[in-house]
Amino acid sequence: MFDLLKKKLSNFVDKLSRKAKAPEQEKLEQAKQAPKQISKQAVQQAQEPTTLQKPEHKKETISVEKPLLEKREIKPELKAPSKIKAVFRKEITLKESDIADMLFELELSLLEADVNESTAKHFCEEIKKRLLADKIPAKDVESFVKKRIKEILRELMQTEQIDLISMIKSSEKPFKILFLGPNGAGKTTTIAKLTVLLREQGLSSIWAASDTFRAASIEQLEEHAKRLNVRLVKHNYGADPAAVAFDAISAAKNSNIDVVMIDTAGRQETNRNLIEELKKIARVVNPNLKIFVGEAFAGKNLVEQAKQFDDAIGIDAFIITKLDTDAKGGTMLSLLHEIKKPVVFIGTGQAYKDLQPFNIDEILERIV
Ligand SMILES: Nc1nc2c(ncn2[C@@H]2O[C@H](COP(=O)(O)OP(=O)(O)O)[C@@H](O)[C@H]2O)c(=O)[nH]1
Ligand SMILES: [Mg+2]
Repeated sequence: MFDLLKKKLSNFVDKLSRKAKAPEQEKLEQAKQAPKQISKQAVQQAQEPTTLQKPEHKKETISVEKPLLEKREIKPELKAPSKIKAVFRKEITLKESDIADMLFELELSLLEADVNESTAKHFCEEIKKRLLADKIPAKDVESFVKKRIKEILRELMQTEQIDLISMIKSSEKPFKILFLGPNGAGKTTTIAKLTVLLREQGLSSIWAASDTFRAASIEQLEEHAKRLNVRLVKHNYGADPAAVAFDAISAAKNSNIDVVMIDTAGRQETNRNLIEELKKIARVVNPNLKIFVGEAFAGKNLVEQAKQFDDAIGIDAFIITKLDTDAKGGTMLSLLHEIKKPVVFIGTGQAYKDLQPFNIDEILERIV
């Protein structure tokens, strides 16, 4: 989860803090060297008058010279510690030329971690703008830069929040959820997971097997329904998915069921038939919520897929699945930067329990 993204950002922080500290370090080294050279000289020169002290008759003149010499040569030695202090500025300011290369590298790193181009550019622009305007505490460059990164990531991922459970509880029965998304993204599995989660909150569900296209999709849903003891409304393969959904809603009304979950087919997202089919379901059903289910490791493609679904049908919220298997981490960032919709849950495994609320703080802790 977020592994590569975390690694790339941490590399940036390391490089930047080394660079920020470098001039300070250099000056410190110089300052350390300086008093040593001066003191050798000072000792040498300071010794000269003492040898001249011996002749009694020169005493007077020498005694005048010696304090003068001592005063002049010892002065730099006394000054040295304050010189070191002076090079330790409390705050560091960066110039664009200090960080240009690093930012270029960062942008490439973000792309590698599945962040899409416009999000990566936006991130780098923001971090540049803020760091150049900042007075960075010299003692704490690393944690300061991390704080800035977190701040930007939070802004990127910030969307309106949905509390699904209270939304369902405060709506007229049945609450209708239409699940959309590419093939294999995890729609059917997520329906099963969400049913378990809602049941724990005292909410009952019925399912509409409106994926009448994909081989074995009805059986897959039936298998979950049996295991979880959930009612399932199905027609045959090739049947009109909108009619299946319509029947499930009638059944929910008759049996006082709280939630209707409508499973749909995911073909090639660009497939016109699918889009028309989904539009028809949406028209017939008028769902309370259209949830786009997308898998985290779909990378940059996910943004494009979600945009197409959003343009055609309209997405109200996201469920991002398979975060447990995503080694890169940039997908969610791009998705939320490009399409500002609430993430209601994240999928973190194949078991029924592996559906968690989207918590931005937890995610930021994992990334930075
Ligand atoms: N590791 C993992 N696998 C998941 C997750 N969600 C779904 N899957 C798996 O993804 C595969 C496809 O899921 P499915 O629900 O059939 O996708 P659909 O085509 O969108 O309905 C199945 O093997 C699921 O077990 C998840 O959060 N983590
Ligand atoms: Mg399915």
